[in-house]
Amino acid sequence: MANLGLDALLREFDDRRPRGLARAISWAESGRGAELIARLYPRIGRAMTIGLTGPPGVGKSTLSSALVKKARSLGKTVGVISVDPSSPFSHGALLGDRIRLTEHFVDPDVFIRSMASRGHLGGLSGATADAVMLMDAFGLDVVLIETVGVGQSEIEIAELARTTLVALQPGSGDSIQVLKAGIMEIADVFVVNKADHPMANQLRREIRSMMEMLSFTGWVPELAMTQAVTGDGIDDLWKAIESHVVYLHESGEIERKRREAFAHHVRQLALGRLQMQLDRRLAGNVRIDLDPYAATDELLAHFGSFDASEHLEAHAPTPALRPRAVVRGLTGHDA
Ligand SMILES: Nc1nc2c(ncn2[C@@H]2O[C@H](COP(=O)(O)OP(=O)(O)OP(=O)(O)O)[C@@H](O)[C@H]2O)c(=O)[nH]1
Ligand SMILES: [Mg+2]
Repeated sequence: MANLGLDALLREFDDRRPRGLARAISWAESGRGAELIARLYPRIGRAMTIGLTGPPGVGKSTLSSALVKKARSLGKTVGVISVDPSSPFSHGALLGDRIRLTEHFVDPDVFIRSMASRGHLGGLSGATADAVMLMDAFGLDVVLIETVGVGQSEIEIAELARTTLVALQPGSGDSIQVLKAGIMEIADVFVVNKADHPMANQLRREIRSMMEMLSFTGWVPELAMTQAVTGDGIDDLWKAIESHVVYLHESGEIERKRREAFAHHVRQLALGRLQMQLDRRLAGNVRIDLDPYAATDELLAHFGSFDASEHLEAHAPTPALRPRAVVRGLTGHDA
């Protein structure tokens, strides 16, 4: 019986056996997490969740490793999830991440998990949100989610994590990207990593002057200079993370964050299910005797009452993240 498995798994959670957590995440990944999450849901909400995003090679995994070390030195237990948004299939691309985290492999209070975001519209998957929740319910104090910043994934990480770190690469023109890609909306802390790089100070100045052009409502992003390989600056980075957490609680923003993360989770799960059903129906009997719009109407009729005009609104960008910085002197959000 399925419930026998579930009860055994819950006992492993109670006994804080990492094997149980590993198994739980695998259940979630294969779409069997519903009952488990229902049982564990009352236990969540304690963990400090940190998202870490940035371009390939900026040093995210090295930073993760350094942050794990810092958290461990404070006696905190840590979970790390590295998500590969590019690869729908193998975990091979994550080899580099695993290598950089090896020093923590033998630590029973550090739980490391790699996930591909397969089958979930190319974004961070519902399974990733499940994994964060499961680690939280398991009692890990800190949950760190690392993902390469490509397209939507960094926006999604901001919806999932309470504190979002955006790592930037000196000498790469990243500061321009920051303004263009709406990173201002998501970065709670900027991390200029590779502080040993000759262009590191220039990047810091660029970010500072960019921030001076903006007026913020609420939290003003912090900026930390780090050298992840040596650990330089990690203490300051940790302080910045902690002050953001304090800000969230003191301002009451934490409630909005919770709601946002919840809505994100539900959206991911719903999208996953809808996509599966769509694919199944399309594979079965798509009506090629109809025009594509009529075929779409027919297809969607199976999902209840979709108004054909609804898709127009649905194409507007998701209003999940509120703008919080605007260029001084301008009204509206076209900055
Ligand atoms: N000089 C210097 N090199 C660093 C620093 N931090 C990381 N690196 C190096 O940068 C390279 C990439 O580091 P990773 O931690 O794998 O970067 P990443 O962002 O996780 O890379 P992907 O997961 O492939 O996107 C490695 O060779 C690191 O040793 C730093 O502070 N200074
Ligand atoms: Mg990495």
